[in-house]
Amino acid sequence: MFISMNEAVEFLKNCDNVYILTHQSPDGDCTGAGFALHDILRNMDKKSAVLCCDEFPDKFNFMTDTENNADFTPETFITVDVADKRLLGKYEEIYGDKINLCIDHHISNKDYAERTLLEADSAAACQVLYRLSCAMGVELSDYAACCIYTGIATDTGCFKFENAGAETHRIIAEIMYRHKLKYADINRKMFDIKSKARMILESRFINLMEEYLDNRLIIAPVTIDIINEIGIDYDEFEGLAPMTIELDGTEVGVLMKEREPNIYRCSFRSANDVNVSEICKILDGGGHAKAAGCTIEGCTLEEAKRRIIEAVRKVMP
Ligand SMILES: [Mn+2]
Repeated sequence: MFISMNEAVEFLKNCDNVYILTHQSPDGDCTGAGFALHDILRNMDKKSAVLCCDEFPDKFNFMTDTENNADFTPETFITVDVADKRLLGKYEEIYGDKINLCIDHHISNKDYAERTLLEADSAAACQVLYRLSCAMGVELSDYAACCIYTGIATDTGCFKFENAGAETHRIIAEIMYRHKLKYADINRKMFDIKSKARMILESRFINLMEEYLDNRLIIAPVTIDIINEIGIDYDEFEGLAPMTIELDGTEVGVLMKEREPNIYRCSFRSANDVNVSEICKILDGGGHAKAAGCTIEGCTLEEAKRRIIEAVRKVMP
């Protein structure tokens, strides 16, 4: 059931012993929202912990290096930035049907939780959480502000994407005005610093790009063989998908990452008006109009590509 901001405020005021769950392959937004909410709750003298089925990448240490003890009996389950309970990974089975509140900004949200606070026009789950903290009348700590900044910065590609509108800039200005925030440091950590393996993958990217549908579709498959050869970690793929739409003339770009043999995590990006959330819906995934994803499994790479091309053809004019 979708709820209003005020209903979410009431719920948060009255909850306790909270497990906050993020999505698998944690990004800056779900990590930021998870730890910011954790900080808000503990400052209200509530017990909480942030859980993710995958490990948080080291580059998020400045958010995750905090007291985070899940050693209590949870009564409340909250997801942040999780559009579909399947994105909880191995935690889906344990917690998937117990989620009391979902805080999200994905238009494709599956409404799997008891209550869902959905703001599909928000740039990030962290932006929804910021507005929620204002509605609750809580003063953010510098730490929580830093987490929220990071989530908004990463989900907007450092304030570059269309989702970074006036409201987003207004909120960021407010956060910068009120809090000590080393935003240049955060931006460098999130967007500029790369491992050597990541640089090698980027240098080889042009050879991975395959052109389809009159060069309007680019598919870049990164197989386990390549991943092993380069020695790149899965958490080093963030920010790589936009490279699939850098080539002039591309409408849709797809980064395929072979997570396990014949399990492909696919990240879709749209350069202009093609709605990739619609494409991913056909492939049993979801997301936003300009950035979406799905998992294709149980088939060969060639078959997976064929399914992608077919789905793109259905949506792209
Ligand atoms: Mn997000």
